[in-house]
Amino acid sequence: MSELKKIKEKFLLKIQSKLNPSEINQIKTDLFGKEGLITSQFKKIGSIAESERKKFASDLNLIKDELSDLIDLKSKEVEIEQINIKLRKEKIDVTLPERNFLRGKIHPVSQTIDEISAIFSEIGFNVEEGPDVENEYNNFTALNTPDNHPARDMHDTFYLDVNKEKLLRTHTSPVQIRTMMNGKAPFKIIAPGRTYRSDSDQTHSPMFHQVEGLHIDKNINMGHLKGCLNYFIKEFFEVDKIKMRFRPSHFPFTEPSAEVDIGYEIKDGKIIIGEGDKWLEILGCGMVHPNVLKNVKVDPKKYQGYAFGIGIDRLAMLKYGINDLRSFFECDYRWLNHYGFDPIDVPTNYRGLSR
Ligand code: 2U9
Repeated sequence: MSELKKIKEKFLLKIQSKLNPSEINQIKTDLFGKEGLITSQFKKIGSIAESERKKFASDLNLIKDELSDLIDLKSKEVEIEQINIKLRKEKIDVTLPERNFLRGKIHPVSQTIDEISAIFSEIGFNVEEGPDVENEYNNFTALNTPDNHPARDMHDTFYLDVNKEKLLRTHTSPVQIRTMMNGKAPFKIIAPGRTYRSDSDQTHSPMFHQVEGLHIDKNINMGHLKGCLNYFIKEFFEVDKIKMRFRPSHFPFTEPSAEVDIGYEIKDGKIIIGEGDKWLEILGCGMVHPNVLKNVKVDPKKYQGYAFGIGIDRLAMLKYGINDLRSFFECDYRWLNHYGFDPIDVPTNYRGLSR
């Protein structure tokens, strides 16, 4: 058998065997490389007898084309096989259930603070913050609280030093004091945040959350207060109308002072806010006492306005049907998983003015 035939037979078998891409490249080099077998046969053409040369060259080209076509075909087959192996390896069964992993939740207090902040921001209130550790002046004296007022007692307030100068703020009013001392009227702010009182039972926790509001300008009166609170309560509880009453009360920092009750009824064991003949106290408010304005260098003859204070935890319990305040702070994941809010969802279920 001629040398050409031997090459063809040998490599036909090789090409039909199981090959990987590098083995195919090696075959290409063995046949068509600089020292390749086919390349060497082409170099021999010049030395073949004239009478044989034409047939030899024609046979050589036929074998070259046949082998090179087979190699290309083999390369394509191997390439497709490699892709199919990759696809089989990387195949994902999308019908499998998702892996169970613990997803974080927004705490009901954080959710409620977001909702309240969104509602008041929509009607022009700025959100202000301040330190949890306050001094006695900002927390009591500036707020017209008499020296012998029971709120100043140790059984109510967490003092941080024997001289009773530093304390954990008992409300967020000091934030309003700081804002007014550092700014110029008018003021329209809310101050949400943690507050601390020495108290603990099913409806009181040593640490709880409050939001206070303050609107001071040239002609602000009780009508503005009632309108603002009426709007807030309807937005927060997502009701179109609300039964609301103002009960006279007393706070050192407001005059006149009032506590606000809203109407509710119990239907199928659930609290329905807005209608009904039962009353529920939800906040305190009043016109800011002129002494407080004087303490922060705001002229009470030029400026006046209202303030209110709301217990956030209490509002969250009411809106989301949670009946023990202490469970808010026990860090029990099962509780948070049940009462918490999905962070991926709408950031707050507040419908906003665009509804
Ligand atoms: C300044 C002047 C006046 C804030 C007010 C209340 C009435 C009030 C309680 C409600 C529930 C606290 O969380 S709670 O226990 N608050 O009843 N708070 S008026 O008045 C201010 C605040 C700041 C400079």
